[in-house]
Amino acid sequence: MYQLYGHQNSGAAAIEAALELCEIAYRFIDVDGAAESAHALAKLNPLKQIPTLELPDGSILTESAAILIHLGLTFPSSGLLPDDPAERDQAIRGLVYIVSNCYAAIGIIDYPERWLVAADDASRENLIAGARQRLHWSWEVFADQFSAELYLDDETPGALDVLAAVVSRWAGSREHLRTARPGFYAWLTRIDKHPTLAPVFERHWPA
Ligand SMILES: N[C@@H](CCC(=O)N[C@@H](CS)C(=O)NCC(=O)O)C(=O)O
Repeated sequence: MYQLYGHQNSGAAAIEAALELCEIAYRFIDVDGAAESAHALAKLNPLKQIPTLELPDGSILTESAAILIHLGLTFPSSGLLPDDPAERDQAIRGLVYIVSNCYAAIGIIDYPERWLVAADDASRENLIAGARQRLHWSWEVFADQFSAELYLDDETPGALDVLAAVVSRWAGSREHLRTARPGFYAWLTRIDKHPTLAPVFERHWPA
């Protein structure tokens, strides 16, 4: 069985949502719970980051984009990745865009001291402010470049929708997009309400 290491209000929500779209059984291991879960995660992923996914054969996958691509390729009927090769290329490009530009900026905002030699308050605040600005701009670029790759009325959401809906929740990105890219903001809100995804998001971000 797939075992997903995660916690509330985290990127694990994207993988949980994808596993639901694949309609496969999985176990969610909350690393904020018992200390042994956190120890188990540290053994599997030296970065101690989530999402970390243990596959049924015991192998380990980290990195959200890699996990989503794995699920999309392993369960093609889930629709996580488009069947059409050219569309699939663009979806993979979008996934890599989100993790390398947006998710990475969140890591700087959450842990600025990792990126500073001397982490005094002024340099920490300066770095957080710069990373937030870059993050919000990166979402504007994403909205302009990738909106055509997001799901349409008669389709189920794909991996790109799911990752965008999760990673845009942090560091004021949704609030920024509400005015900077209202069409894309409305799209994200629609992804949130999809009947398979909404219960997952409700568990991570209770109303
Ligand atoms: N590159 C990773 C980033 C994962 C990540 O930063 N996860 C956060 C939670 S949303 C985390 O585990 N942070 C704890 C840490 O970095 O120590 C991915 O795309 O999955």
